[in-house]
Amino acid sequence: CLFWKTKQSSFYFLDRFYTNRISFRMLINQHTLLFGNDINPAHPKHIGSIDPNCSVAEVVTDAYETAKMVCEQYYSAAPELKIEEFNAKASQKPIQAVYVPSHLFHMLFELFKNAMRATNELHECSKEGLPLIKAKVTLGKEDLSVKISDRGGGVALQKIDRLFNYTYSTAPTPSLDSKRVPLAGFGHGLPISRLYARYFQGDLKLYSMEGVGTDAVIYLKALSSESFERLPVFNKSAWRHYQEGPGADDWSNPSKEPRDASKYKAKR
Ligand code: W6P
Repeated sequence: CLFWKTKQSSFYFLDRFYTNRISFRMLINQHTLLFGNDINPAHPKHIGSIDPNCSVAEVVTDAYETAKMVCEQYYSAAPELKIEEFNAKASQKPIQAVYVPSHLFHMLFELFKNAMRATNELHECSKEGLPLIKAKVTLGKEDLSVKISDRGGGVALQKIDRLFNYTYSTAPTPSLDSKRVPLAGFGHGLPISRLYARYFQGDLKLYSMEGVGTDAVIYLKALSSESFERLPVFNKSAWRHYQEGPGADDWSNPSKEPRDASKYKAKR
């Protein structure tokens, strides 16, 4: 099948496929929630799945507590959390966003699981206990950012890109018939979380210092007028991706000299 011809184009395909899935689930949800007769009793102020006053720190706490429960099933402990908030726009006000709390939860839960796994794997045998995970929520003119920092030993720069690769996971593949929720293992968590962030014009980035720890940052738009849907379009340029594959690297790399240059088509 053309869609799966190269590894590279499968990422391209899956990014677009999952973005479509995110958007049509959003649409179906909005429809059933808005055109159903009753308001959501748990969240009367929500507009469908959107919370016009989504307290970011609350979702951070919620995602942390959930990840902590999963983490404690696998390791004997989970690192503590310290949340800080810095509102650069209005210093005394709590930071809120017009956002889909379930999307934010999904991203934060994923980041916390990764941070907890790294922390436990590095410090399991140490006497000092686990170094805590820090969360910082900030609001500026353009960005609302959430940083999750761990001291789990970090990831080398060369290996960071792999974490966003769908076919790569650092965890053993979990059994599908296990009664317990797996902590990690299919390798789709981070790339899909980044798609959630990008879906409303935000992003998700990792900044790591190998040997020390990792900062994961979720960027959201501070203004709801800026957070419109980002959707894939199907045009000639999209089709070309599937037909041509990734092409040859155009930077020198002595360990990856093309053995047969004719195999690589030039990118137009
Ligand atoms: C790590 C690897 C990672 C991925 C995502 C979030 C946090 C972390 N920490 O060591």
